[in-house]
Amino acid sequence: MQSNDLSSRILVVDDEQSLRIILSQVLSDDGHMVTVASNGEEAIELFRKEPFPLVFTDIVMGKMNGLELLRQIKEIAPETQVIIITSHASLDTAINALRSGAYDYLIKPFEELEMISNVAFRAVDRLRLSAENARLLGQLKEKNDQLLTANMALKELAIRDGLTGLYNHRYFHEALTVEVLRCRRHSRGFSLLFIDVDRFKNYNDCNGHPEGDRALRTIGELIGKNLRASDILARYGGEEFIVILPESSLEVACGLGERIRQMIEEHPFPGEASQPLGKLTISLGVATYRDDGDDSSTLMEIADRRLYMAKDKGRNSLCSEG
Ligand code: GH3
Ligand code: MG
Ligand code: MG
Repeated sequence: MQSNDLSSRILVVDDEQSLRIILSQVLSDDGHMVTVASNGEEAIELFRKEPFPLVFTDIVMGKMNGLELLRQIKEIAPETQVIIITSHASLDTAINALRSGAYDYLIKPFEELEMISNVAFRAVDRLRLSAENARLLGQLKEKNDQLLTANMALKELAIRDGLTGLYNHRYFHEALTVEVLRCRRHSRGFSLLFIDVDRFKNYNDCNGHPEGDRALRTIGELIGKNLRASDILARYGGEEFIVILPESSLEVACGLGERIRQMIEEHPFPGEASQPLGKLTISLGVATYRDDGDDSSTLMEIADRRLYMAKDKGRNSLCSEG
């Protein structure tokens, strides 16, 4: 039964020298590293310095009895296994000790020394199993955390546009539905900005697709710089962006749209001189809940129609009526 991973550091506590000698002899022969103490006070001092995984303690001792020692040990190191040594006369106390968290008890005088060996090995095996359990639980928790993080990343990926990192078309439609419901329920308002890059096919043709991609990312960032945390900016598709502006009137939305239009007009994009207007620009259509409609599709149609009206006006402009 003896094996290396079933050996342990053991503290033996007894006020009778003969018992200390028997216990330490048997346990040392089994490969354990045994330390002895002749009373509870000495034992707790040793224990505080470096807790033992396994303790054998007599119950009836000088000032501090075995039950009190058990209590203090469990306070310092709850995982420590304590084996109580008792006489037939104080079996009740031994049962109390089991209730207070002792692992097992031995009755003295010992009939067979093998009982000492066996109880020690069982206790060490139990310690090994709980350590293994804790390790597996830790692993499980780590894997669970990794899964949660991966799931969150996946959820985020599902609502983001790969090129610009802005919300995607699908997320925008969900957000618009929620915003319409919120406004209906609480009689609030919001505006939409529908934005399209002017003559972007030409920009690609003259500067190459990768430069076009960079321009789209920059435009996304420039629009975002003008928004509040509660505004929702999405890439609607291709070179089109859309913004939900909660609590914003037509006037406010027009002011903001105009600021964004100017900012992009003034931003120096590489190779923009080849554009028909000599610079890279955007056009915008604005629609407002409830002035222009009280459902998503009507508002989208109106914003889209106004965007095309802005294009018709010569591009690099904003349209909020008609
Ligand atoms: P308009 O002023 O009328 O909007 O002209 P336009 O050229 O911008 O419009 P059109 O719809 O003819 O072309 C849109 C262009 O946007 C064509 C397409 O190659 C480009 N585009 C769409 N998505 C991307 C993209 O992800 N990256 C790049 N580089 N270009 C894109
Ligand atoms: Mg377009
Ligand atoms: Mg365009």
